[in-house]
Amino acid sequence: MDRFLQDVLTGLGSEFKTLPSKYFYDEKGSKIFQRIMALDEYYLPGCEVEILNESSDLILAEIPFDTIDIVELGSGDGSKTMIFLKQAIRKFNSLTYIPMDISPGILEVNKDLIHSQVPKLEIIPIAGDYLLTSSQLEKRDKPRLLLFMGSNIGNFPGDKAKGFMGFVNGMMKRGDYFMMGVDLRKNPHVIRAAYNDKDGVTRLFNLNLLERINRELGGDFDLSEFEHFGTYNPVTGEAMSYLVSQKKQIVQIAGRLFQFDRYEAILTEVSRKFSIKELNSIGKETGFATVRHFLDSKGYFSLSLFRK
Ligand code: AVI
Repeated sequence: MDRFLQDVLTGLGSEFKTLPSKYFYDEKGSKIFQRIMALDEYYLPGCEVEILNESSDLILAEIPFDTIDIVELGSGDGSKTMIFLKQAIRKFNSLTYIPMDISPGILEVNKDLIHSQVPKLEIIPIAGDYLLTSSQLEKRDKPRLLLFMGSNIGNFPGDKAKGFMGFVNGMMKRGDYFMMGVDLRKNPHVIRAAYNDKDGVTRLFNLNLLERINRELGGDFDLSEFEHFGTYNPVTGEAMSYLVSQKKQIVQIAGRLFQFDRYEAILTEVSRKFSIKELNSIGKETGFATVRHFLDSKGYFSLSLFRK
């Protein structure tokens, strides 16, 4: 059975209904996400770009190598990383950039963009699920800086963030570096607003998941009967997105029927926020030493540098 279908049937068949947020990003969802990135309320990309602009030289000063591979997991189009690479090429004698992404199309965009701005940089894109393609790096023996940007670490629910960092650690030799873009805990109102924008773009982003199920899996969700609800729990640091059924109803997907009570919710995404203390301890538990956290001027976001 198709993986998407299998995950949808499992998620909606469980006691508390859930859908994995990784399925947000079909063609339409990726376009809606670009609109989210440009929203006033969605402060994350602006903060990350500010840190890259202000602190790339300081970050690079922490890395003692002469020769390096910069490997980016889930690189996307590389538009933010480019800021860092522009500085990095001046520091290292030999630098190879290895963007890894599930989408071959976005890697083409990445390569063209980086080439146009940093023409001398060697780029080796690797398409596919990085959990599977990481073995392709085994033959490379240069010291390594791994990048995982954009607060993507926040979308791993529960203990999965720790599991992912352990996996990253397994891709590294002693002395290699890992830098992660992390959204920090802050005034809960600021976080809640980031997932409840006034133009309703985040609402569309969530509803597109049901539309995708209808389109690709032949589901019959009535989108007008589900409402987006975004909330933030300042105790756990988790922003949670839900789609709430507005009435008692039955939805059919691939011949399976799912019963919804009125106001029964589907959890569609967890976006976890971290404190510096939590980052240091999660780093330690997964085999890293913290080198330094680089913050934006508001203290909203961190580029956290770890060494193995
Ligand atoms: C991709 N990821 C870090 C985003 C986040 O903030 O969790 C996805 C997103 N969901 C709603 N708005 C943005």
